[in-house]
Amino acid sequence: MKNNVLRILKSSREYISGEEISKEFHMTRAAIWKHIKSLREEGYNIESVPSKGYRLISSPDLLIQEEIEEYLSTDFIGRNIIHYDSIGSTNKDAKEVASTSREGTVIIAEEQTEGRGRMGRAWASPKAKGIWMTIVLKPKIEPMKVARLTLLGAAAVFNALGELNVKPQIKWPNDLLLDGKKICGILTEMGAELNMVNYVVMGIGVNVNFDEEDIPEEIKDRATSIKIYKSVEIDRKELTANILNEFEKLYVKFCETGEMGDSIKICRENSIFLGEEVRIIRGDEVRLGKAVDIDENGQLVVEFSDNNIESIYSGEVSLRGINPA
Ligand code: BT5
Repeated sequence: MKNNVLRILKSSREYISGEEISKEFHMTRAAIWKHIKSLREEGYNIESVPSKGYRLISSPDLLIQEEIEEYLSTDFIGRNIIHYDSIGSTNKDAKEVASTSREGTVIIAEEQTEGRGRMGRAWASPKAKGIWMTIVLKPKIEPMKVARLTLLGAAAVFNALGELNVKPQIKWPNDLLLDGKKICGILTEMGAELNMVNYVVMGIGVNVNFDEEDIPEEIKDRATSIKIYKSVEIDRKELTANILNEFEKLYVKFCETGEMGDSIKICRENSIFLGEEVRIIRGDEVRLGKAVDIDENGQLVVEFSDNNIESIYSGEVSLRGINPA
């Protein structure tokens, strides 16, 4: 019921009388007042003027369902948002609820206290400064192909940033950079049997409104934010919805046809790697080569110093001479 009150307030820029709300939802004046009070406690600024009614002045900067859905154009991605003020890791939570959640469920937190990157690395996720979210997916594809979804995620974030006139570079397979510094990382994990994927959780972290002082000392040389780059505060709600909108388009096409040409084109044309010397790091093994392409399966094609050309499926790749992010 509280959400109905919020929706009606959002749908109008004018005052809405208590009488109108009470008629629409068959609610007593006392019940309306209770919901208005609780919305105010959540950070909604609602004006109330005797004889005129209620008017929504502003909404809180929270990545909750009611705030994001007004920008959503998806069928199923982001239509069920589970929001936390603070959580360990949205990927960890998503894995716990994945088997009982419907596809497209998104876990979002304002802050992560144990945000994770690949191979257990830490991911800095300060409160209300970024987008820390995980999408639950149930693609009917072979486990081998799951790594490709990361490229769809990268392309979706790239497209969404395009709407803000921001054009990042993509570091295959999971990073987006501005001015050579990371603003987004993607962590794709799955629950699978030998030949069947039970679920995939795709964690997306975007540094949106960090100021310089919000970036932890140990990553200052390699991390930045959209706000630092653009010198303006960014609307996190709209950007979150746009990422989900862009992702659904690419994901549906991929699931229906196996086709991911659009994502590969974006990753190829905006790659920070192609034509560069790279170090391929797998466990303790380090090999030197030159990144020459991203193939139609989303694999990185590397020409090694012994002239062997190989497609790298995933694993660790870092630019020679640059600190691995
Ligand atoms: C990644 O790993 O880039 C994947 C990051 C995924 C984060 C999302 S947030 C929502 C969801 N829930 C989670 O717990 N995780 C996902 P990797 O390529 O391994 O990069 C990790 C490295 O990036 C760290 O070792 C740092 O050097 C650097 N780093 C840490 N926090 C950063 C940040 N906020 N911005 C830029 N770089 C960061």
